[in-house]
Formats: sequence, structure tokens, C-alpha cells
Amino acid sequence: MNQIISATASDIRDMRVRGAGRIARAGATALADYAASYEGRSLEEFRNDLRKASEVILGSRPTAVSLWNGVHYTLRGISSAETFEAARDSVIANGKEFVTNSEQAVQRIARIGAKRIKDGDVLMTHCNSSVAIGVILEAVRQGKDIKVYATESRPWRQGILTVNDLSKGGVDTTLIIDSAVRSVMSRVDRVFVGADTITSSGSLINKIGTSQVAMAANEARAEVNVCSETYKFSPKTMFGDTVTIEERDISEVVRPGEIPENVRVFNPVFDTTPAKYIDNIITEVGIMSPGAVYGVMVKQFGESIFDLE
Ligand code: RUB
Repeated sequence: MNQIISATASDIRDMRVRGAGRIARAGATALADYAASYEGRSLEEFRNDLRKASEVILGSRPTAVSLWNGVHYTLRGISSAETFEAARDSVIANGKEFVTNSEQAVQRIARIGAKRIKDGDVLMTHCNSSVAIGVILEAVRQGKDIKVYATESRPWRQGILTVNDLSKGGVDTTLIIDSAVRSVMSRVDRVFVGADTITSSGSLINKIGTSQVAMAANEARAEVNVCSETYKFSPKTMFGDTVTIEERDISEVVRPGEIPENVRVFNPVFDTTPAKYIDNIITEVGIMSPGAVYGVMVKQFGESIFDLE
């Protein structure tokens, strides 16, 4: 396989590039770069090679629909292109456009989401969502005095990245272990988390433990906000497709020889938060309740949604 494609796929698989937005932008960029450096001239071969390249990229991490949407956005129009040059140019332009739109969406969500935060609020976030962090940093930039509890997020400990990001942005930040979520929740006004995938019924698939955070928030009457670009909406779930929850290697959880060989380790890295535990989904097109996702999905994806394979 081409070097650009295999390097990007392994960066995503091994989590050197991680987070749903970043992996989508990396996938789109890799396909655009691949097209720009493509050496053949045959349209048919180019289409086949692109299809294989996109399968390699999509196989790198299964859960985030952002990657699927980024890849499909980039390949839009290649089946109707009449020449190799037209197909190549459209892949290059689409890949760039996806990245630009994605970056603009993240900035817009920061501005929209910051309005939900009030001076004096205590927040909680889970894992490391660049979009949720963007919202919190924007609120602080606007001069709001807030405190944030950030979970460690075992086993990868993305919470360490989060507390570094928040602290650099001047946020009053406290790191907690995952099992402290329920006990700390009584002090929290609002939860802000990111999204890997949002289903047509408004349920959220995000880092393992997000559902526990949301349930604890529901019990403590804290508001749950999901910060998500609309390319994290999964059109396939409209037709009943379920989202594959990635399981990763047990070496992320235990060291060799630490537990008896007959003990299994189960390491799912995402979970599903039912829509009933979510108050707001904050997107670049506005704030909506989970029940509004279906309508926005149809509008965003247009008629092509009904041609999905
Ligand atoms: C990251 C994670 C993040 C979402 C959203 O999981 O669950 O909350 O991907 O991230 P992992 P962003 O570390 O396994 O990729 O808001 O940056 O797109």
C-alpha cells in the first residue's frame, strides 16, 4: 500500500493521531495527498486504488463515524468524474474542503457552546475532546470564572492531555480518577464531553465511561452537553446499523504476568450514552436536543443519504 496511506492508518491505529475530529481530518488529508502524488493516469485504476486506500484508512479505527464521513466527503464525485484529472482534482479539493469545514466547525462550536457556561460554573469533562476543550477555553477567554474537573480516563489517561490543555489556557483545573466521578458530581453544574459518533436517535458514542458520567450527572441534576460537529452524526444509524465499539489490546490494561493466565481482560474503549441522559448537543449549526438529530442529519447529508452502501 502507498506510504502516505499506510503511515496515516498506522498513526490512527496506534493513537499517535487520536480524537474523532483529528482522525477524520487526517484521513481526508491522506487521501487528498495520495491523489496529488498519484502516478498513474487511468481513471479506472485511480478509482480502484482510491477505494482500496479508503478501506485501509477506514480499517484503522472502527468507532468514530467522523472518519467514515471524512473519507466519503473526500471521495464524493469520483464515480461521476469523466477524466482521471477531474477525479484527482476533485479528491484534492474535497479533502482540503473537509479539513477547512471541520476546523471552522470546531471554532463555531466553541463560540456557541461558551454561551451555555455561566460565570462561577463548575464543569466536568471526560477523556480529551478538542471540541469540548475549545468550548471551555472560549468561556474562559470571555472572562468567565469557572472550575473544571477532568477525569483521568483510564487506560490511556487522555485526561492528562486535557488537564495540560486546560491549565495552559488558564483554567482552574482538577484531575480526578474515573471512579471519583459520582462523588464529585454533586459539586458540578454542567458536563461537557465530545463525541465519536451520534446516532439518529441522538444517543452518543464516546470514550468508555462517558455513560457513567452522564448517568451520575442525571442523578445530580447537572446538565449534560455534548460538543459535536455534524460530521459525527452517523447517517447509517437511520437504517438500523449499529455502531461498532472498538476493543483494544489487553496490554493497555495489565502488564505481562500481572494476572493469572486464565483471567480474561475485556477492554472496550467506547460506550453508548442513551439520548435520555443528554440535555444538549452543541454543533456548528446550533444547539439541539437529541430528538432533533434525525432532522438535521437528513438536511446535512441531503438525498445522498439514501444511496449509502
Ligand atoms: C477520544 C474521545 C473524544 C472524542 C471527541 O477517544 O473519545 O471524546 O473522540 O474528540 P480516543 P474531539 O482517545 O480513543 O481517540 O472532540 O477531539 O473530536
